[in-house]
Amino acid sequence: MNSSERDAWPLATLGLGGNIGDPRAAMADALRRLDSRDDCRVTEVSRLYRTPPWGKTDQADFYNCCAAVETRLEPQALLAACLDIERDMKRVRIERWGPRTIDIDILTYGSLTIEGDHLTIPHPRMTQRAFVLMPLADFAAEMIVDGRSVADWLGEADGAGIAVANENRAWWRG
Ligand code: A4P
Ligand code: MG
Repeated sequence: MNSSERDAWPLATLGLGGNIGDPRAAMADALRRLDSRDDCRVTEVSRLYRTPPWGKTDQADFYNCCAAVETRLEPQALLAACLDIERDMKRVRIERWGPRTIDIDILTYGSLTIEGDHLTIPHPRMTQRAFVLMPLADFAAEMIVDGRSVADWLGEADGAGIAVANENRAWWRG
């Protein structure tokens, strides 16, 4: 493959989160696994955030981050790769260290809109969730999602209680 073909890979954004076990280590592991694939390159990772639980509120705080991935996987194949990583990490960790969960959502894929049974892009709840928008704005504040910029959506979202847990955007390497 020559360099111009590599440069043409579409850019997807991902949202990662977890609140059981060591979510920071789980998210770092997931990002390194994606980056190690021939067909994916992690090009941006947000700061690491600690976020109050959204939705079901009687549970532990979450850790969340977002990432940008250049990939030659089609959207369905990228989802399958993310779900494989989730399953693999849960399986390994349940055997060795007890329960630990990680959730990986595809937020955007280029400027594609997809409404399928198993994949909806842009992620349907992302424009309401400060725990997604705040990390995403670290590297994609001007990206347009559902007609408005990430920064615009973030301005309307309730970010109360969200804190930066690690300022260093290289927190996942290592
Ligand atoms: N699926 C469809 N579209 C997508 C997409 N764009 N990306 C399908 C990923 N998956 C997508 O996923 C179930 C199925 O959704 C997948 O197998 C795939 O076929 P899921 O993650 O179990 O559930 P969900 O429907 O994607 O829900 P979502 O929006 O991820 O929310 P959850 O998992 O219900 O909420 N609070 C804080 N502060 N931080 C968090 O990270 N997370 C949750 C989890 C709740 N509260 C939180 C956080
Ligand atoms: Mg999900």
